[in-house]
Amino acid sequence: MTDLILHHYPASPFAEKTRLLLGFKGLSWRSVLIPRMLPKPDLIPLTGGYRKTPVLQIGADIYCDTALIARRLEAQKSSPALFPPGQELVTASFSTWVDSVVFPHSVALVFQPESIAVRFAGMPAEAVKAFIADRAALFSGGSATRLSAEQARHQWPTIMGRLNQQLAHEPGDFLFGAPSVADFSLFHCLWFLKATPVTAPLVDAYPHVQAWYNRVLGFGHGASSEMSPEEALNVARDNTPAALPEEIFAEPNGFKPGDQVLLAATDYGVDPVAGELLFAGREELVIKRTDARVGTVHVHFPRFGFRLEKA
Ligand SMILES: N[C@@H](CCC(=O)N[C@@H](CS)C(=O)NCC(=O)O)C(=O)O
Repeated sequence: MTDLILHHYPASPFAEKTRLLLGFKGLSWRSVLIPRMLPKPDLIPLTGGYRKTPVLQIGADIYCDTALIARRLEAQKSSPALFPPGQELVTASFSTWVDSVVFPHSVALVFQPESIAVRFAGMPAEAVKAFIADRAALFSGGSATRLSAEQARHQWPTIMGRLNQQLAHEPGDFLFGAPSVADFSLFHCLWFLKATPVTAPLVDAYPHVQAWYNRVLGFGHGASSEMSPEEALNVARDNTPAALPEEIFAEPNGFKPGDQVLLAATDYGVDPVAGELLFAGREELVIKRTDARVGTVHVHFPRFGFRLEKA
């Protein structure tokens, strides 16, 4: 069973990035809907505590964080490339910049009171309160500090002005010539803003960005079919994890295969995942863990932006 199973929810920007990556690659996938806040009782048995959205499952292998999911999809189908040859550094680094700089601007703008009022209109006050408390917990304990709406509004014209300027040059179809992971990383931050009439003008005011936005949107989501959370857990239980990457185990801080470790994101959503370290490469870390509902799974994380410590 080698289905690509995406655990996600419709309104998640990082999930939208991944749905478009799947569309760009022309891949078929299974869709498992997860709650947009804790508790996530059918996701945590797979990840061991990682709670962010989305998560990609392939049999008994679980991929956390879209930076690594993009690389896994590239391994699944190399063409069209997400990391075009000769642009590996610039496209990946641009994506890191987007995640740490542009996305926090989008969050601050979407969660400003005027936008929240529209976005959450019709939702019971208690549910809004619970969601806001969940996101406050998500952002506690990590290196990410939440940008104020005022500062985000203040800096937004610089970000968008530069993008519009770059995309104005011919051919200007995509950020770095051919489409790449950079386009998808940026896209979802703007998609988030466009979902609410209060924030949509922050994108619509920039014509070259708008034209590029429609091109990226045009890749679509590929072919998907629903899968129940229970079925996804059974897929993990009924499969054995794939062979580890062939790259040599290389861990600069002296961790060895077999060490019991804790792995956690450093920015936000820093809930640690405990397991046995199996593999440490330049881009990827893999730990083994077992859970009563899924048996043994391998959980894969990016190296960059994650912290490894002894359990
Ligand atoms: N670095 C992560 C960021 C993922 C992220 O922040 N996802 C948001 C949703 S777009 C999230 O997890 N929100 C809390 C949740 O879904 O529980 C990635 O690239 O996957």
